[in-house]
Amino acid sequence: EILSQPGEFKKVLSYLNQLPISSFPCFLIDSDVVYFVGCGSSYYLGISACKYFSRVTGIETKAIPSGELLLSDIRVMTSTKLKYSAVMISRSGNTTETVLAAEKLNKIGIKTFGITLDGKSDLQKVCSLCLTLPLEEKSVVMTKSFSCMLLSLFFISDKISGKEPKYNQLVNNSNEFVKESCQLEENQTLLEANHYVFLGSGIYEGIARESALKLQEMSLSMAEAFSSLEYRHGPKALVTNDIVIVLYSSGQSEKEEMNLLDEMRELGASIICRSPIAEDGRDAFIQIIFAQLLGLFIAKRKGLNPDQPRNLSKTVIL
Ligand code: F1P
Repeated sequence: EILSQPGEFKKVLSYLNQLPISSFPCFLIDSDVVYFVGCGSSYYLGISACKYFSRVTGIETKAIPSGELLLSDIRVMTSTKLKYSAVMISRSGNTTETVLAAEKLNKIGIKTFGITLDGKSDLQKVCSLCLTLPLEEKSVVMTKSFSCMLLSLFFISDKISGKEPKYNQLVNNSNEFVKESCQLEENQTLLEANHYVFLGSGIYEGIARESALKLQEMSLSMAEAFSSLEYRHGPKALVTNDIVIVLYSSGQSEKEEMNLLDEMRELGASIICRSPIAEDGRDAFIQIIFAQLLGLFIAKRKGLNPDQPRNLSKTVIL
């Protein structure tokens, strides 16, 4: 499923290209604040998607876990005069907190746009508008569903803000990216570290968080993620020469990022710096493949089944 992504991107793009404008959530553009809501990987893709949405529309966004919306933000939303809308993200469309959050938003008159892989799911029933991607995923662990939903949310952000979505070239180049990332399998130091840290900011913060989750789920590794420059403020106390730090470079403040990496290298860390392959973070849906493969290769080395992690199920029903 990881290796099938370049082909799946093409299918998703041609599906999105033939949809009528009524399938797109134009109502998001009329909001003061747009929430991006999901659990686990779906929340992390919300972090990346909301940053891109803000960048192209200029509208304020907030990404939160569905449980956080239920336990906290829903109170703020009922007590202010701001006009809200929400993007509800769920591969299964049946995750309890996400469905409950969509129901609660409905009740207080906030419009919701759902994105899922299951057209018969509860999310499809409760959202004001819902998009079902023509995609199936067998693994418990989200890989191609993550990248394809992220690509779709980038496309939708462009479309509803009147910008021409341009992803064909990136998608055509994604094969090369996958091939290059497969070389990770030969890197013994990288695959046998005790501790992995992923750093990213803006759109790439979501990618860093999802990367750490991939390693935790697939390979039961000790993995963490931080907003890049935050790493200096405490977590660096844990740096030893048995740590691998992966930075998804923003391509913006390279000086600060490079200083950070130099400092960590001096403390003994092995450093990997991933540079953007497109402007404005539009390559984020491809960059995640690096960590999916890393998780897969570590899992193989440890003799683990990366598709069926310990204690995990495909849908979390509370
Ligand atoms: C989200 C999720 C996954 C996680 C696990 C349980 O589900 O938390 O991110 O890897 O499989 O479910 P969904 O709401 O996107 O279906």
